[in-house]
Amino acid sequence: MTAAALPVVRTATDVIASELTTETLIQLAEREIGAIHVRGYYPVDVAEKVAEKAINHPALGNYHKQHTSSVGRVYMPHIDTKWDPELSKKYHDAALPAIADVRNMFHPYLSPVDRVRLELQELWPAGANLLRLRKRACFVGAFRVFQPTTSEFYPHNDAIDQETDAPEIEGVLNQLVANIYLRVPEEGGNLQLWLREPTAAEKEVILDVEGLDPATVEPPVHVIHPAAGDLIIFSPRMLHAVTPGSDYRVGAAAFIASKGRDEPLVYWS
Ligand SMILES: O=C(O)CCC(=O)C(=O)O
Ligand SMILES: [Fe+2]
Repeated sequence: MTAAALPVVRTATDVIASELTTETLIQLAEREIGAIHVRGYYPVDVAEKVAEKAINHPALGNYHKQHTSSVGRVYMPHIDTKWDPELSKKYHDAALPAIADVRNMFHPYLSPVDRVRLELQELWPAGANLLRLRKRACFVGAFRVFQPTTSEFYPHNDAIDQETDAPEIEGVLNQLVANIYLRVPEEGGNLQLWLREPTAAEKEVILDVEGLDPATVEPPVHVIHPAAGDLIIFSPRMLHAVTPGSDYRVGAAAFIASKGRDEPLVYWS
């Protein structure tokens, strides 16, 4: 068999690291491990107070695709720019004020996304920066608000190259996502990880409605019930989902792109 005929293997091992270090970050970016799960990353008392603010935030809106519209988010995420120059302008114009407001919601404490940003900068061999697209700053630090019983994310993947062709994303090798959980229901609200990329046919469905019918997918490799205060980083280019929960589930999220260890990581929401 020639090399070209070999299937492209894009799965990760099922190891979950428990610490955020240079080594675990590189292993995750290179798909040698499946996730990083740091328990107790952020104080739960601060997390709980800010979760309440997110649930009641005036900028709380919904994702726009069929299978994600049950999930709320605070401030506009990049996926909602929909390749539309006017929506892109709206997104970038709002980015820095939105970052400032989210930071202010945690005041006088460091926000968990700011802590992740600093640690990526310190730990990644080439540092880390806020993503700019066509030289315009991106937002980072979106809250995701899953409503009791009605909100879920069907199996899907996330890839920035499906959302923009800005020159800054050229050379992106992998995408990670950091979620810090502020409030988690006792039952459900599980993160499911398949550790494989969707097939070409699955990708088409995901692009259309932003999720696969769970009945059409094999059982996930990992089912993680996060605790409030936990940090989980994984590769959202691989299939993942969030199950419905008995109560509110609130997380703060940042996407992270890697162009290899010689280039800075970049992050956005
Ligand atoms: O809330 C989570 O656990 C993960 C949600 C998700 O789909 C993502 O971060 O890309
Ligand atoms: Fe996702």
